[in-house]
Amino acid sequence: MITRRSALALALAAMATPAAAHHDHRIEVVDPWARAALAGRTAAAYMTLVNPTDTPDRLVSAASAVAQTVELHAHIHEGGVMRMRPVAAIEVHPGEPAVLQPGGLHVMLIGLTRDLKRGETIRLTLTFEKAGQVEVEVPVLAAGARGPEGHGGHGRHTH
Ligand SMILES: [Cu+2]
Repeated sequence: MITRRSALALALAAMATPAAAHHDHRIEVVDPWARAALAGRTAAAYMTLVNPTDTPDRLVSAASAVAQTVELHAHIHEGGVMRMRPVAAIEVHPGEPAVLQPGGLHVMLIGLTRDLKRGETIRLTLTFEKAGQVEVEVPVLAAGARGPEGHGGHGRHTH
């Protein structure tokens, strides 16, 4: 009985260990943000994904309690029109940050289960092929925001 209980404790301890246990694979999420939107509508989340390891990784899915469906999207030009299209994954190569921004790659939140209000923070779970699950706290900016405050609009410092 004691042995079985210790084994369970060990298993629980292992589960509590963050993604760092995955052979040092990890992804850093820089400047995440989303735009305010109403329940039932769609919203997008943007961020920069940095791979500090020497092994390529890819974002394969995302989930959030604030949306019925979460998809990875890209914008493509099609006959002079910008369209959104789901993509299977977003590659994150070492030394080449993946920039998710308006008009480009983004995490699409479809069917919001509640209003996303300016000033609040929503939680997003990103799943990477190698780094595993990464929890991200995403600040909600104004409906017309172009990027995180204090930055040049695309995650770059203006100074
Ligand atoms: Cu989209």
